[in-house]
Amino acid sequence: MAVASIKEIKQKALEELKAISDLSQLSEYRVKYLGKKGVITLALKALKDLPPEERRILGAELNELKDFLEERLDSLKRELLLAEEDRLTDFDITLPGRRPEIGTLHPLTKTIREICDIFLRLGFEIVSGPEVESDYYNFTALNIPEWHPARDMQATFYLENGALLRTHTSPIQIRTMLQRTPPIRIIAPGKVYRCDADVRHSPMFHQIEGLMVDSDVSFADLKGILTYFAKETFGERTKVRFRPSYFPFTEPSLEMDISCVICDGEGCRVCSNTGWIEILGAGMVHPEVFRAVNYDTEKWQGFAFGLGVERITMLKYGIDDIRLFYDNHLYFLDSFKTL
Ligand code: 2U9
Repeated sequence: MAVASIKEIKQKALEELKAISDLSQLSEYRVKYLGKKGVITLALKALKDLPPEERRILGAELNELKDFLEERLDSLKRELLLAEEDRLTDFDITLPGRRPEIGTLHPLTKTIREICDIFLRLGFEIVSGPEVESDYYNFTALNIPEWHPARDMQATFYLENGALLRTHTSPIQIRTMLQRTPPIRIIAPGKVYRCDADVRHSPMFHQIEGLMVDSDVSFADLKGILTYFAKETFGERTKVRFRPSYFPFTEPSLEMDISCVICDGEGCRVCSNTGWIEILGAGMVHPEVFRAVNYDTEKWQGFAFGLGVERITMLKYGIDDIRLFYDNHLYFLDSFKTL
C-alpha cells in the first residue's frame, strides 16, 4: 500500500462523510469504512506486509483517520437522532383534531330500549328467559295442546332432544308466574324463532311481551295502557282502534291498530289504503293459562300483549325490508346516528 492510496482513502472518506444526511446513510457509511471488511479495516490489516518504518507512519495516519471518523460518526448520529425527534414532534397545534368514529346503537336495540322505558315508567319490570325451551313452557302451559293448529301456524324449530327454539317470549311469563305470586307487572323482550323467511319475515326476530296480573285488572286497563304505549312510541297525535281477535292464551283477545304513520290515515300503500296499521295483539289471560301455573282464577285477573320489534321499527323509520336489520351494512346502520 502506498502513501498515495491512503491519501485517496482519506479524501474520499471525508468527502462522503459530508454527504451523509440520514441515519441509514450513516449506517451504510460506517459499514463501508469501519466494518469488518471496511476500507479502513482492510487497509490496517494490509500494513503487516510493509517494512516496519512505513508500517509505523502509515499505521499512525490510518489510526488517526479511524479515530476521527468514529468520533465524527458518533456525534453525527446524535445530531440526526435529535433532528428526527424534532421532526416527529413538530406539529401544528392549531390544526383541528381528527374526530374519532363513534358508533351507534342498532335500530332494534333502540326500539327495545324505548319500549322497555315506557313500561318501566308504568311500573313494569324487565325479565328474561332461555331461548331453548320445552314444549310445555312454549305451548302446553299457554293453552296450546298438541292437536292445536297454532302449533303449525308458528312453524317451530325442533332440536334433536325434543327441545325447541321458543316461538314467542311467552314462556318467560309462565316461568315468572310459577316463581312468584301476584301482583305481577313484567315486560319480556327477547329473540324468538320461527321457520319463515321473506321480505317481512326472518327466522329469528324480536318480540316484546307484557303481562300484568292483580286482583283488580280489567280490559279497560289493558286498552288504556296500550293507548299510552302507542302515543309514546308513534307520537301524541296517533289514533288507535281495537279489533276483536283470537289467541289461545287470551280471552277475550284484541288486535290494536294505529292511524297510518305514513299517510296519517289518508290511505296509502303501507296501510293498503285502509288508513290503519296493525301493531300488536293482546287480551285477558285465559283461565286455562292461570290453571297451568296454579293461580286461583277467582282471585286474579290479568292482561297480556305481544308485539314484534322489527315491525314497530320498520314502521317508525319507514324501512321496507326486514333483512336490512341483520346485514350489518354500515351505510344502513350509520343512518341511525342522528336519529
Ligand atoms: C302469557 C299469557 C298471554 C301474549 C300475547 C299476542 C297477543 C300477540 C304477536 C304479535 C306479533 C306475536 O310478534 S308477533 O308475531 N303476539 O298478538 N301475544 S297476546 O299473551 C300472553 C303471553 C303470556 C302467560
